[in-house]
Amino acid sequence: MKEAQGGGALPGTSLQRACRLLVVFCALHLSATLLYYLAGSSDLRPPRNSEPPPRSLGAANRAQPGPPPPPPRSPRIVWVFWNLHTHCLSWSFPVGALHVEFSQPVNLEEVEKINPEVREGGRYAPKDCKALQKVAIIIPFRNRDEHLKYWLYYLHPILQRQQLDYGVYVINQGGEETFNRAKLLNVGFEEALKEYDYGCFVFSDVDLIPMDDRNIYKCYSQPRHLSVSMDKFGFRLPYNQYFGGVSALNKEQFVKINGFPNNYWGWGGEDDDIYNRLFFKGMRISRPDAVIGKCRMIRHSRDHKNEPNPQRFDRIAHTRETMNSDGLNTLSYKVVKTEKYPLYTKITVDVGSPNK
Ligand code: UDH
Ligand code: NGS
Repeated sequence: MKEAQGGGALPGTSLQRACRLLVVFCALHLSATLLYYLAGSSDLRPPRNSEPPPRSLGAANRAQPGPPPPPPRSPRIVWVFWNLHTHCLSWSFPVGALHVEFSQPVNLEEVEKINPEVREGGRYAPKDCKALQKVAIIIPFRNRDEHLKYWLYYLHPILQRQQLDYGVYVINQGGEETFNRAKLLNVGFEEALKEYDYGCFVFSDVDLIPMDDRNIYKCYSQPRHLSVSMDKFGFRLPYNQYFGGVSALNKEQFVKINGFPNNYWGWGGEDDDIYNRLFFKGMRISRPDAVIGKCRMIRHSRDHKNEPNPQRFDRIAHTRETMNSDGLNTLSYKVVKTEKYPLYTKITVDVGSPNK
């Protein structure tokens, strides 16, 4: 023993020093990872003040108050440490870039088999840890069954890896009237909340598939735009205020803007109106970078009864005046049918028709 500490002491001491160094390095590494995680997951970066004003609105926007200050860091750090042992850690899952293509048809029974933990109605929650968020995925829908199969095939495995407590709601517009995407999304918000205590709502077109599973389908401290780098736009935003495709708002953000507009019938403009609403309520858009935000759109032709809406330019020019009197507080619809399928819940609704 004595010898080991004397003549033979040197190698032993260096080993101990090396071990100590290693422990310190690991501790530093863990702290850095944690800080990185906090910054990424809660989007603590302050929203960019340089965010452009809404489209079709000029000088009026410049007088808007600045964005709300970012939430304080330290309580959140304490909270995360406190919950670390029970809560799911979203850094543990990613595969990263994913191969997405639409050449082979999808068989839904096969998709069910490879997702045995998805419960009826398209519900899932991780078994071994507490999901950080309860997320309702809302899909506006009519006659796009082939697209829906691809969506279910690709998204269920991703959403499970992201360890979300989620449910998939396909809001199907019944009847033959002109399509109304934003109103269907409002219906999805109301109907999902009747079923479960969701805190986050991801609104996704049925034909958009993420190409990177680090693009987490959850909510952030500012409204999130997820489909920022679409193949059809050459993997970039078509314009800075673009908020179409896939977006995520928590309950508070959604209620603050009185939900989405109900009176955009036909194609176009409703997503710009939503952007305007967020802007006028002092919120700014959070986005993943152009690599993580890559996604593919399933190519298709224009749908019957979803022709470009000629009123859209006029409507988006008046969001500020109309947003408080058109939205969640004026939403009316009738549920025609609710169907629980193994991979999703389909709610068929009568949303009425323009000017009624
Ligand atoms: N949607 C339906 N059924 C419809 C119309 C729309 O399910 O009949 C839903 C679906 O989720 C779709 C979303 O509404 O992804 C948005 O509608 P869209 O796909 O028509 O809008 P997008 O801007 O395409 O993606 C417009 C048609 C462009 C045709 C270009 C032909 N080259
Ligand atoms: C804008 C539309 C948006 C639409 C976006 C992308 O011009 O609703 O193009 O369209 N706004 C107006 O028409 C006012 S896309 O290329 O995906 O068909 O989302």
